Amino acid sequence: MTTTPVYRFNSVILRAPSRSIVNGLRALDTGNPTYEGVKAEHEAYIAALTDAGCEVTLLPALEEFPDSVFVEDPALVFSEGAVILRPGAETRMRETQHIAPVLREKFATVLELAEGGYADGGDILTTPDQVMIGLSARTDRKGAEALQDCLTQLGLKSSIVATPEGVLHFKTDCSLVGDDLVLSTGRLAASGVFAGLRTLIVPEGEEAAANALRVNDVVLVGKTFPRTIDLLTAEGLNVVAIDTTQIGKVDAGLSCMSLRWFDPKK
Ligand code: CIR
Repeated sequence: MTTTPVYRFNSVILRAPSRSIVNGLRALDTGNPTYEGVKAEHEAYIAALTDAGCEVTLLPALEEFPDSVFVEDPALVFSEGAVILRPGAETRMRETQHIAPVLREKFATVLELAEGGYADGGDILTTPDQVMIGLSARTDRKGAEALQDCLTQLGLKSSIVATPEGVLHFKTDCSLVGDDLVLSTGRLAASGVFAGLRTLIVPEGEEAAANALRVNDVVLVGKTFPRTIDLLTAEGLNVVAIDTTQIGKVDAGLSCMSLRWFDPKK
C-alpha cells in the first residue's frame, strides 16, 4: 500500500444537509434533530476540514434522500480510485446515482460493486496495512466480497471482519487516529479484530465518541465526550472538538459526513 499516512487528505466531498434530515434513519428515537441545528454543525465540520488542509467540494442538498448528507456510505475513495457502493438501507440505495457522476469527474478509475450484495462506507476502516470491511445489518457477505474484488483491482489488501451485534456500522465503534493507533469501543476491541495495532478504548458511557476522524494533524472528536478528548490529548494528539448533538440524533458521528482522499496531483 501507499507510504502516505492513510489519514493524510487534501480533498473532501460533502453534501449539504436537506431539510428532510429531520426524518433521517435512527436506531433509537430520541426526537428529531432540527434542520438549523444540523446545518450549523455541518458548517462547523466543513470549517474544521478546511482548516485541516482539505479542499472542499460541497454538493447540493437532496430533499428526496433524508440521509444523503452522510456521503461516506454510498461510496469509497482512495488516491488509487473510487468505488460506488450499494447502501444496505432501502431509503438510501439510490443515493449512489447522485454521487457517481461527481466521482467520475474527479477520479480516473471508478469501479462499481457487482450486482447482488450491499456495502455501506461506514463499515470500511482503512488502516496502513489493509482495508477492513465490517459485516453489519448494512453490509452483507456478498457485498463485502464484491468490494474485495474492487479493492484488489485498485491494488489494495482487504479483510472481512465482524461488527458487534446491534451496532450500526463497523466504524460506529472505531476510528484510526494514528499510524498504528485505533480509537475503539471496548466491545469491538475485545473481539480481537485489531491485532497488530494499538487500541485506545473510549471510556464507558462515551461509546459514541469512537467514531472520531483523523485528518492530517488533527483529530475531530464529538465535543460532548470530555474523557475521550482527554485520552486523545494525553496521547499527544491535537483534538478539535465538534458539536454533533443534533446530527447524533440520526446516528451520525464524524466520519460519515465526508468522503476523504489524498489527490497526488494537487
Ligand atoms: C443511517 O442510518 O444511514 C444514517 N441515519 C446515519 C449514517 C451514518 N453513517 C456513517 O456513520 N457512515
